[in-house]
Amino acid sequence: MKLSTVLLGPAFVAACALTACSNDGGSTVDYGPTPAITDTTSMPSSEGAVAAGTNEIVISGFAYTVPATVAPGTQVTVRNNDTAEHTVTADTGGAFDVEIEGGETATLTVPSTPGTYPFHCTYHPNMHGDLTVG
Ligand SMILES: [Cu+2]
Repeated sequence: MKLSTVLLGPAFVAACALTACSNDGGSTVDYGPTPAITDTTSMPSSEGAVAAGTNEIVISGFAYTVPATVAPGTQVTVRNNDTAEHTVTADTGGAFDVEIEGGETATLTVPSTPGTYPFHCTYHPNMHGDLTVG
């Protein structure tokens, strides 16, 4: 009994000291941001998903996310996360021209000749991307 009293004594004093430091009574508020750390942890994993994503072009927010390179002659999935309809249209040569409804996916056949193929959206000329085949 004496031992437990000795152990509890300093701990209680320490807790009071900490509470007294933030004497606004706002010590409970300090615990608020703690769950936000979980959100921060999830951010790198979403980046990893994009990097690890196989052959997939993603359209989101009127912008293209394109794999670093795609293999010649393969098929690439084009995922349109917008509600608006978009296309992936080669700027020149008609190498590819795929139309993707909002929220849908389509398949693009990669040209068999290695190179960098600039493309755009026919509906939104300000949307541009580069497909690197190699
Ligand atoms: Cu578009």
